Amino acid sequence: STGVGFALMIVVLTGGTGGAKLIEGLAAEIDSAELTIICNTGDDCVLHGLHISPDIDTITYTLAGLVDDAKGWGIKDDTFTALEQLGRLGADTWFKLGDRDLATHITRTGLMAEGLTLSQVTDRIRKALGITWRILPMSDDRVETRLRAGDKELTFQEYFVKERWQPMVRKVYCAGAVKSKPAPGVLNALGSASGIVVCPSNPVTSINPILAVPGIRDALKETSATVVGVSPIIGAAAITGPAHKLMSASGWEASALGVARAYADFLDVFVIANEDENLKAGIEELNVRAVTADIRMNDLASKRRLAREVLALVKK
Ligand code: FO1
Repeated sequence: STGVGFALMIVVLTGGTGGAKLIEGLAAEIDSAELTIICNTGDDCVLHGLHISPDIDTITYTLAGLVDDAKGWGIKDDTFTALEQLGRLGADTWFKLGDRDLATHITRTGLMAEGLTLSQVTDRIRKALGITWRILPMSDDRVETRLRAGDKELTFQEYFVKERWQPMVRKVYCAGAVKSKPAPGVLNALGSASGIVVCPSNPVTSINPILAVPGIRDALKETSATVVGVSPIIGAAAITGPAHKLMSASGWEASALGVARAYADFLDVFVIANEDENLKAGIEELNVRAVTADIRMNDLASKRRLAREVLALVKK
């Protein structure tokens, strides 16, 4: 507990690996009843007939202490026997699904076939794994990030994993977003939050799909909570992954300033890398307070330190 005598509710918007690091830090700093996580589902895919929600699983495995820290996704010490056999049977094996990880996707797919929503399934799985933090998908409706590269149209996982983010992307969009609704609890959490954190996740393929669900962006603009973002970019490149490439493809400047511009309509404070001190003035011209910090999170100590800095900003 915070010990400050009033209920603190921090709501976090996140994608997978980058966000999971900050969430691990936040989870170590505050009570689980004080943290609600809203997760991107634009990366979800169906493979081998299974519904896979990579970002929800990365957050779930991280909070359960199960995540493969070296990769930032999947379950540590997992084995790949089922995938090997799937390959022998002629299936595609470019998406590395471990044996234990497969149990999650089999459970999710089975429960959804019985009629449960993605929210209900997510809640069941996190409880079964002993997680007390609330994890909400952004939507129970199918919203799919799609990328146009040359004359090809790719899903996010085809671009990111199969093609190793090499194709020149011309356009990124969120199929199904217009008709989607926020998952139960999402708008309520944003409306009643005391602080909101936008994780250092890919702004184009992790945060933008969440913002594209009708009602979520407005809730962020209207909330009385302080909204604090953390930059996923240092200099002109993402800390990990293709965020800078996809920002350029979307017509945004590939820098922390470009991220700040994309979030300026709802952001109160933006935490950027010490190295990007020179962008401070430009960000503050957008009416967003800029704060510099060491935003690289390589171990639990640095995750917790950044989480404490973010919490201090959010509570103001
Ligand atoms: N990322 C990879 O780079 N290669 C993989 O084979 C891979 C498999 C995979 C399986 C389950 C899962 O939950 C995530 C997986 N990821 C893999 C990570 C995932 O593609 C990305 O981390 C997120 O979608 C980006 O946020």
